[in-house]
Amino acid sequence: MATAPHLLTPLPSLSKDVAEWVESVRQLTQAKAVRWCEGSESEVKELTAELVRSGDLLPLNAEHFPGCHLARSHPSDVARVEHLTYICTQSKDDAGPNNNWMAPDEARAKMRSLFSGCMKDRTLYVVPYCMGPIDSPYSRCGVEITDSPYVVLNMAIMTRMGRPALERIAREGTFVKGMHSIGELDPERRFIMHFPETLEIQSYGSGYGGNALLGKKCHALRIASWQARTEGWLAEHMLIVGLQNPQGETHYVACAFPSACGKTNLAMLIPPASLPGWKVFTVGDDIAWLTPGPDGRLWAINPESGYFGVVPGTNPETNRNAYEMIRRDTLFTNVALTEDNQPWWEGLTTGKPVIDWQGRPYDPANGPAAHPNSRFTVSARNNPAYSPHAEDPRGVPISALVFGGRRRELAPLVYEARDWKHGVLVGASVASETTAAATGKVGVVRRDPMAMQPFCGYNFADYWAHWLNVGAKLKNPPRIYHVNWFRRDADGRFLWPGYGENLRVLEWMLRRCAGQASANETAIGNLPRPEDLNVKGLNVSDADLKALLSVDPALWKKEVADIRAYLQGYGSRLPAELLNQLAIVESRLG
Ligand code: GTP
Ligand code: SPV
Ligand code: MN
Repeated sequence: MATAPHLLTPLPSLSKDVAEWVESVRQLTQAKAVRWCEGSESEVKELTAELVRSGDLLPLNAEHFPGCHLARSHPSDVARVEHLTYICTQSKDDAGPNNNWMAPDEARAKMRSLFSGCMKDRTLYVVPYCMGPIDSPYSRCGVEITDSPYVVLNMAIMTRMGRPALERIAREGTFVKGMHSIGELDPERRFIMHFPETLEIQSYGSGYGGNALLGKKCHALRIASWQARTEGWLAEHMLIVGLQNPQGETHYVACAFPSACGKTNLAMLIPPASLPGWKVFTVGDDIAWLTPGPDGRLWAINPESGYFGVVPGTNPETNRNAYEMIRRDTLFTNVALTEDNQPWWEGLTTGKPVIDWQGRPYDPANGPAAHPNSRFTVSARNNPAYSPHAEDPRGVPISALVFGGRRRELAPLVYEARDWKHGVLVGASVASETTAAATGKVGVVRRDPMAMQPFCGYNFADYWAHWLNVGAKLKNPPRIYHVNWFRRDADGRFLWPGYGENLRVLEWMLRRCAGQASANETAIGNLPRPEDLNVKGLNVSDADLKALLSVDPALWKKEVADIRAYLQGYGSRLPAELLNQLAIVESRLG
C-alpha cells in the first residue's frame, strides 16, 4: 500500500532512544537546525543542489560525466589519520599494542569540550543507516550525527540510509551512536575515538573518508570486530567476489589486502580474453562480515552498498568496468580537472589536467595533479558486475580466504596454507608497504595482520585467538591463501601484470579447493609450479614466473625471526598456537 509522504510517521517519533540522544547532542553542539535524513532520492538531489549553490560541490562535464560532482577536501585532510585514532576501552590491554588507547573518561571529556558549541552556525544532520541488507539477520544499524552535508551524501551512497534503518533500530532497540563534526579541520584538534564497550564513535576535525563516514571503518570494522568477537563471527577488511567458471559453477572468495592494495580491482576483475567462459560478480569491495553457517561453511555479507574507491590508476585498460562505473552519478573527491571540466587523474591515458586537486592551475612542480588518495563514491548499482547475491540476506558461502600484501620482494605470487591454523599464522604475519590511504610515509613495509592493523577494535592477540576458535567451529572451512601482486625486479618493474591476469591465480585456488590441482609443498606452504597455473596467453617470461613462484630459504629464515619478534610483542595473551605454527615453518626451512 502506497502511503502519501505527508502521512508517514515523523522520523523522530519512530525511536524515542534515538530522539533523546539527538536532543542531547543538539544541546551540546548548539546546532542552529536539526535535519533528519529520510534517505529518499529527492532528498539527495536537494542536498546536492545546496552543495552546488554553496560552491562545495562542482558539477562535472555533463556530456561525458553525467550526474558527477567534484568535492575538494582541506589539503591537510586527505586520508585516514591512524595516529589520531583511538580505542577507548576500560582496560588498556583490551585495546592491545596494535591500537592507540585512551581511558574512556578522559576521551569523553576531551571530545565533550571539542563538540561543545561546535555547530552553532551549522545544521545537524541525523543519518540513520543499516550496514548490510536491510532484512539480513547479520546486518547492524547505527545513527551518525554530522554537520557535513558532504558526509550525508557519501553515507547515502555507502549505506542503506534513512527511514527503513530507523524502523529497524526501533524494532531492535540497539544502535551504534556516531557523533561527527568537521570542527575547524585543524589537525591539532582532530580525533577519531571508539568506545566499543558502549557502541559509540566520536570523530572531530576531519571530513575525509574513513575518518568521517562513520558506517565504514569506524563502525563496520572497529566496533563490529569487537561485537563479532563476543557473538562468534568475524568483521574483516575483505572484498567478496563470485567467480563463475566455464562449467557454470560459481564460487565465492573473500580477500583481505591492506588499503590501496587492490581489493576494489579484484572485486571487479575483468577476465582476460585468453580465459574464455569465466564471469566475475562483485559482492563487496572493502568489508566482509563472516559468520559460521549451520552447514559448517563460512557465509559472508557486504555491509556496504557503494564503493569509496581509489581513483588513480583506474582506466579502460586496467579495469574497464571500474572506469565505466564512475562515468555517471559519481562523487569524486580530490581529483584534477581538464580544460572542459572532466575529472582527471594519474593513470588516465587521455585528456590532460589544467586544474590540480587543490583547485590551482596544474604545475607538475607541485606534485601529482590528482591526490594519490583521491577517491570516487559510487553506488554498487552502477557496477555492471554487481552480484544479485549481494542483496541476499543469508550472504554467500566462502570457498577460499586470501590474504595479501604489497611487497617488492620475498612473498611469492601465491601460496596456500596447510590448514586453518597455519592460515591464521599466514594472516597474522602479513606485511605490506604503506600507501597514501593513510597519512604518513608511503612505501614502508610494516606488519598489517589480516589487513586489519588500522581497523581491529581490540587486542590482536585476542583477535587471533578468536580466528582460531572460529576455524575450530567450521566443519567445511575455506582454504586460506596468501598472494602478492606487487613483486618487482631491481629496476622497479612489476614481475606480474596483475589486474585481470590475477584470475589465473584464483583459478588455481579454486582447482585446489576441488582437489584438481597439484602444488609444490614448501616450508611456507603450497605453491603452484609454473605448469600448475593456466598460463595460456599470459605474457610473462619463464624467468619472471620462476622468480614469482620460488621461496628463498635464507630470506624466509630472517622473515620467520622477524615474525616471531613481532608476535612476542603481544606477550602472554598471544595464543601459543601461532608460535607452534611458526616453529613448524622454521623447522621445515631447515
Ligand atoms: P582501499 O579502498 O584503500 O581499501 O584500496 P583497495 O584495496 O580497494 O585498492 P584498489 O583496488 O583501489 O587499488 C589500489 C591501487 O593499486 C590502484 O592504483 C590500482 O590501480 C593498483 N592495483 C590494483 N590491483 C593491482 C594489481 O593487480 N597489480 C598492480 N600492479 N596494481 C594494482
Ligand atoms: C581504506 O583506507 O582502506 C579505505 C578508504 O578503504 S577509507 O574509507 O578512508 O578507510
Ligand atoms: Mn579499505
